[in-house]
Amino acid sequence: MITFFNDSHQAHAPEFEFFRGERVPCFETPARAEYVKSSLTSRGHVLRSPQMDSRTVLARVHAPRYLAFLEHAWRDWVALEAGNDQRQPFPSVWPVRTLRSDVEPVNFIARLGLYSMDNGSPLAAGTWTAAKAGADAAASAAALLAVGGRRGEQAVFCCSRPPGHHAGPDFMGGYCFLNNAAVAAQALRDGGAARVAVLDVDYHHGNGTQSIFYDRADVLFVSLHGDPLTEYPFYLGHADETGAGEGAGFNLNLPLPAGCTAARWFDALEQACLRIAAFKGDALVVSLGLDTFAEDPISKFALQASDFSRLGERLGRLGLPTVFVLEGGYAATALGTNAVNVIEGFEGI
Ligand code: OKP
Ligand code: ZN
Repeated sequence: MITFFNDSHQAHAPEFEFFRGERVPCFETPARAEYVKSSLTSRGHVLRSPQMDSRTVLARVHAPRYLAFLEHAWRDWVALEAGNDQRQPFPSVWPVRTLRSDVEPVNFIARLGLYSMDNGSPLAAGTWTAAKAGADAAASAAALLAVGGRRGEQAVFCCSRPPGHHAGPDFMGGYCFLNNAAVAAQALRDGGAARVAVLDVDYHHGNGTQSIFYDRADVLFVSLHGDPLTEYPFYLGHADETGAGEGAGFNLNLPLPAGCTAARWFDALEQACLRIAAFKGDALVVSLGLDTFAEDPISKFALQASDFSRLGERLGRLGLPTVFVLEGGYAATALGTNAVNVIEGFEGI
């Protein structure tokens, strides 16, 4: 399968995140993508650099003021005080209910809070560069697919980081800055696909993707994930979120209890696939989180390496032109094998 990979992912390498009140090494590391790259290469898959500029499509899924903030966030942080280039900024205040989010403050940390859903999205010098390359990959992948009467690929994989599915219209969250899955879906729409399905199989609910498309009937969002009553992102991902306005009926959440068996997970996958088949879309975008792996250090599902082959096979049977975008997965040394298993399962190898 053609894979988009860009070395500039390495420019996003923050040192710390917060966990139980302490600074701990980041779980979302450059090594993750490098493990996937080496497994893909050793299995003979072709790696390409993204060639398209995603700026136009980015402006269709994210708010201009958020994009402007993110692009210049590190520069603004460093300009604030000598030594900041050696420090990581974290938000400490957020505009929750009753507070105003329409006025952008001048204070940097206040702006960072305005554009964040948590303190779990560490910024680094190259965050924009890396995230933008991921969005470019998503747009480039969409352009290669056989949709809208065009000849092209049946599937393309974007081996990108940081992930994207928690990033909403105007905020970062959960290691995510630009929503690559949303970029792929919107680019497919703009490229001639009348209807696009997004399937999110990451352990964590893709709140950002859901929100971006919640009131739209042209993009179906389906997600299986840890129940937000106990699992991140906590405040979205319940079964009663079914879409709004024209989008009513075009959002399907399948929350599962933390600790559930792989068998239960595959039952939910079957439900997801039946909904996607009934939607009769022209293309599929898969938010491919691999943190459903039994050994994942921050998640609580029980998939084994061979289960990722089964996942790929089931997705292949949908028969849709498909863009895969890498999301989570923190058992880094197993990430390559698990990603390749999905891809080769899909291709029937
Ligand atoms: C991103 B993706 C653990 C904190 C957990 C939130 C998890 C973000 C997951 N120290 N932070 O969906 O894999
Ligand atoms: Zn995740």
